[in-house]
Amino acid sequence: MTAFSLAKRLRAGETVFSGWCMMGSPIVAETIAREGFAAVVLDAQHGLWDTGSLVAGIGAVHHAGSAPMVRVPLNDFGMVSRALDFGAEGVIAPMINTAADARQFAAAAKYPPLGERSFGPPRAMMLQGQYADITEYLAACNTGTITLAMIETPEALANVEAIAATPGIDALFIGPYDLATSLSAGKAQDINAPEVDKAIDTICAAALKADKIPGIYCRDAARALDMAKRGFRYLTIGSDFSAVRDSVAASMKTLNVARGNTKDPF
Ligand code: 3PY
Ligand code: MG
Repeated sequence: MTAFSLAKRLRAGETVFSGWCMMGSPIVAETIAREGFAAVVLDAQHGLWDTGSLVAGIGAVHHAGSAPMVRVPLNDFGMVSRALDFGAEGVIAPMINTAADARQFAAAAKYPPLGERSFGPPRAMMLQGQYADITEYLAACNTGTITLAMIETPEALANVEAIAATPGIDALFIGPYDLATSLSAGKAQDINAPEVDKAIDTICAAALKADKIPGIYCRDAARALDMAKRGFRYLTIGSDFSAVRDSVAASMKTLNVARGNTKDPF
């Protein structure tokens, strides 16, 4: 497994599709990685990961040939550098609403001179390769790891250009469900609503204008392909929960049809 493979692919202009894991299970994350995703996100904001499972999950994804990523909990900038120390190649921070939030995120993720990340990455170096010259490693980390600032509120939308322009922020990542919820003041969660659709293009354009990577969470592969056509280059697809649920629901449907049971439990 090449070190910093995700950053290399994204910085070379590739469009990258990523798995998404919430169950807190390293073996599930590894199973998803082995299907061929370039990256797999371990979601520690809404998912069930604790510190121990995160450490094991990052190793499992890396050894399966995919780039491990972590979404950290809300405002948990300590976990940003911790996830990178565990060997994550990318960190997603939710609800980055202002340029000040973005600066705090970048400070935790990047070593000086770009940020203020504290040094202590023995596990990450084990996964990413030892560097004879430590300053070479510091520089390699700053370009080799990816910071994704989540845009998911009207406030973030108003500040999107300043967030995108923040040094040390590599990508904008849209959370369409929170964006739809907040743009409708909690009245709906319609990710296809015209104001959400317009915001999606605005955020993509802001990322491109600042020479940053536009990214978005997608519920399935069809939507990810649509979003890639609209310019997004980092796309996550569904989750381990939805994959298991959809697969079991499909089996139940087949069984119910075969038995003439029209009452679909789902
Ligand atoms: C959102 O859609 O709000 C997300 O955070 C996706 O996980
Ligand atoms: Mg969200």
